[in-house]
Amino acid sequence: MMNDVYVALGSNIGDRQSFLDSALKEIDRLEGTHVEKISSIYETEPVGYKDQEAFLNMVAKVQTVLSPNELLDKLQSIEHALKRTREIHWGPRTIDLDILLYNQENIQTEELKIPHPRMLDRGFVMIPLYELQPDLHFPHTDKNFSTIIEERIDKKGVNVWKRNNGGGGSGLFEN
Ligand code: PH2
Ligand code: MG
Ligand code: MG
Repeated sequence: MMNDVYVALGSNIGDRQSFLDSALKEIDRLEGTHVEKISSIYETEPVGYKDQEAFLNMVAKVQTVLSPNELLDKLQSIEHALKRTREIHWGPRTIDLDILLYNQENIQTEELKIPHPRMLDRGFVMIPLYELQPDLHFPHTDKNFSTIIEERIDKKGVNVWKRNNGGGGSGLFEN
């Protein structure tokens, strides 16, 4: 069975765009997994730990046969392959891959929490996600997406850096 998953990507070290591109290609190459569409790339001010470079953030809609835990495992391998190190909590990283939503499932385990627990408050996640799928329903609230954006998202510090005009298809990974 194919599952609809939204994955957030972020990078703030080195050639940020090429880390995003490489991660998307690696995700698309996973067994039974396909990147269906991607948002624009946004440049965003660091949230949490402030004394670090600006991030590039984006969101991808992914279809996969992998279970949530299998996908988490594969995403961590991709982070590892792209030289992610974890020195500072919420600190700089070459690539961060977070599962935001997996169908409409609610998963609360030690290793994995879906929906991503902080997503509803994070402009760098919600703004690209809204661009990608404005009609999305969230398992943890009955509010519609535009209401959530209006009520709780600070748009300051989240700016389009590279517009995705391409939609899906073969142009998905082109620059
Ligand atoms: N990720 C964090 C902490 N802070 N800030 C921005 N702008 N973008 C991120 O992806 C990000 C962050 C922890 O994963
Ligand atoms: Mg993260
Ligand atoms: Mg993460």
